[in-house]
Amino acid sequence: MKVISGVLTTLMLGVSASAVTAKMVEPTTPPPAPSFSAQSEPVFVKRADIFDYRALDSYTEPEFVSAFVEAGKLPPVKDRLPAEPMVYKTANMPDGTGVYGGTLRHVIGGRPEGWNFWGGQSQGWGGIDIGMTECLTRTGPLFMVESTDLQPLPNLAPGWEWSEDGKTLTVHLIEGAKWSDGDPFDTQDIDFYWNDIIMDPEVTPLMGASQATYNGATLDIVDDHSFTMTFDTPFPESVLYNMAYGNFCPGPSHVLKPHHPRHGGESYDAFINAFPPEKLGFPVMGAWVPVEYRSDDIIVLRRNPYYWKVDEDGNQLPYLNEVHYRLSTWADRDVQAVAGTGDFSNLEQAENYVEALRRSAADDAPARLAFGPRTIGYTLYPNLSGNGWGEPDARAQAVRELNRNLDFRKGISQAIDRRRLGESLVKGPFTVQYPGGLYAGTSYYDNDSTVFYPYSLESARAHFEAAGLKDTDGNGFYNWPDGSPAGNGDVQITILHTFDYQTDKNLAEGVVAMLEEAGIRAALNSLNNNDRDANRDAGTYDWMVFRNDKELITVVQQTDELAPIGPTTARNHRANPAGELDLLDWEQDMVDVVQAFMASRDSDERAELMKRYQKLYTENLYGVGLTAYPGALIINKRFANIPSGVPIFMYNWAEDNIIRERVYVPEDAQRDHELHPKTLPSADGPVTAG
Ligand code: BQZ
Repeated sequence: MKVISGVLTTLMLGVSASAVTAKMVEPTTPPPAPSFSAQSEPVFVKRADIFDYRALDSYTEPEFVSAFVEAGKLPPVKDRLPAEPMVYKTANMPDGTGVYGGTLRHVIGGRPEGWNFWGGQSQGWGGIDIGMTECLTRTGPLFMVESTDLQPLPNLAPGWEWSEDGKTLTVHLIEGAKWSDGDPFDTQDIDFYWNDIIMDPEVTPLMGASQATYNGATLDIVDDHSFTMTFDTPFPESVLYNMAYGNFCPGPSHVLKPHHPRHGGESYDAFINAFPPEKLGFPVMGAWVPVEYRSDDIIVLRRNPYYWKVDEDGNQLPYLNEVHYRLSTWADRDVQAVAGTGDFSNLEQAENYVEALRRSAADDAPARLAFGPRTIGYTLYPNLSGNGWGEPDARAQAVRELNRNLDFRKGISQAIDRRRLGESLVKGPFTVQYPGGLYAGTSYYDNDSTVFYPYSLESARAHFEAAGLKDTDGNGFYNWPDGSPAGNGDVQITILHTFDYQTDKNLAEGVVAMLEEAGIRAALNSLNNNDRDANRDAGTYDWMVFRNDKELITVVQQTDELAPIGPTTARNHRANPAGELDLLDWEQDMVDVVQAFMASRDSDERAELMKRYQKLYTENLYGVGLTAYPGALIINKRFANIPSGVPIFMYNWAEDNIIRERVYVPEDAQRDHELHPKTLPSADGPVTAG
């Protein structure tokens, strides 16, 4: 069913197009944001100032770990480390070389589905997966890197080089590093990640990486510690950003592979679910290993004895012996961090700002609170598929046809009073009216390229009528046009959101109220995070309130998610079961711009391409921006080596940005928070040396 073009329908309904358009309020550029400066700035350095890779004369470990070596349960620390471990430089450590001991107590609102990140399972977020699954490159700490030196940080890959023609990238792995169970880390892990995860259409890793994430590359193993990626276009350097957290974080092939159907596993479902949270000691390359899981209560991790990073004195990292993830709610994370019963929070739910600020202002407050830049933002996304993604019924299909009509999207946008919506979360200089697209204040943002549709109920209604809608029964709500497969009742859209965050819920409820004022009925589909993500990725929604991810902040990370460049790269427009992607013209233009950006090495050209992207996105309302505001890092005062000016969300979340493996608790500030002191991880949980 095609909705006849707005103007034609209007004429048929006896209302002259000019009368309707007369009520329309034209778009502008965004209103100026209330000034809000981050409370502290990073100390900008070059990447090489943070760490390098080299052999040191000797290495040390916590005394309790030496007991395992003396008992013959572990090789000497020198043999547990790579020939050239990553060495964090003391000069870049805010509080210098640390001491062993201490526990970092996270509180999270997610719940672990299992350890199989590569099978698409969530570990509950809040820093668990960031701490367990290390990746070839790293971007979280880039917030402190000078803009003239901005390139991904090496990580599991200390180095790489491009061929003369720029179409082949040779990547070198750290040599001699081991998984937390002692198994060697090498290109067997790369081969499994690439061929049995990325290139297997039956498997999707947690952050959705696909061959499109790596510019359509092909991959060949060269030897135990190097491989090549070959591309169609020269020097797609942005692919190195997409080899950081979330993407190209290889899994332990020695335990995963036997469960994979291509290697004797019984089924994909069995592969995905082969490592439930109860399965302790799951091998990681990260600093801490799961040793205890109590459902709806806590996950406890202990230091990885094979961790491949040290400080300049040769102390094997991490300094912290134990990390907790209390399984609670995201709101409780804020409460516990300011109260001192938890140690860390990304203050990102604006409703909690006033109380958190009040509690943290007290002289005896247990935690520091520091606001960063405005990088937390929410958008109302339309499902733009018209050809069956998510297998819509007649009503849902009719909504998607409306969604693909720009007048309808303009009506939705102008029905939203963004100022009132932001103030419903928190009053004060925090929230801004966010048009959607790239965030103001970020590297690629250009205000003149940003189109803003201001609040106007009259204009919203005019656009709904231009989209062919009319309130035929006079009840104040628009009806489907005669003959619509959805019947001739009131148009009703559903809005998907997660109830795991009060902010998501509040914004979704605010949107429903405002749409109803404009004559559009809306109903909420409120789910937990994992179910929200599942419906999002399956396309089983009409509209979705979604907290945006990092690609709209840095652009260079997850760039492939800026537009539907592949069948499964976008959040609100994916291919139908036949693999067909029915892009609208301006969407195709966005795709072309993003692909040109990913292929370009010229910074001026990249800046111009992002101006075009921003214009296409905001003029056509690829997403309807709602609000954006700054987040704040709350961290207990006993922790040392917390860099200044840490944004809670930029290239990555603060759990990555603070470089937890370097964080320590001075001896006189250590508390007896360890639940499994003097133990190391094993498949049977925490074990002592004796
Ligand atoms: C931070 C983050 C660390 C995911 C998740 C969660 C998922 C999304 C996003 C955030 C949580 C916290 O965010 O809210 O402050 O600790 O974990 O990963 O929102 O639903 O899918 O992208 O990172």
